[in-house]
Amino acid sequence: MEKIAFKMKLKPGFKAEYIKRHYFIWPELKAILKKHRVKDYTIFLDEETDTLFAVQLKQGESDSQQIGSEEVVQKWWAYMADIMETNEDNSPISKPLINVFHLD
Ligand code: RM4
Repeated sequence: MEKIAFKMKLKPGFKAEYIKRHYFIWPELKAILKKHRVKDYTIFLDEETDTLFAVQLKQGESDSQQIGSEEVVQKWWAYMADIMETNEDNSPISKPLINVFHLD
């Protein structure tokens, strides 16, 4: 099991919309994340920079940003593309963060 973190970028002015869409996250997307054993997944927002900071436990082979071959993930990314900075395939631009401290 590995705890990983990455950042993404929200387009300015979409905080409420981003929260709303995640409040109503599709059950099928949750199921796919569960299938890939992504657990304890939290996303924080830095309101000063619109940077999204995500942390999760990776218990399987892939983290949440590595399962873009799943159709439901592609659909979710397309659905979110209007409010996030994305790559050409609609995946959110995700930059890995390195762990520099941990307290158990
Ligand atoms: C984020 C991002 C991630 C997805 C989560 C649920 O906005 O799109 O890829 O795993 O939502």
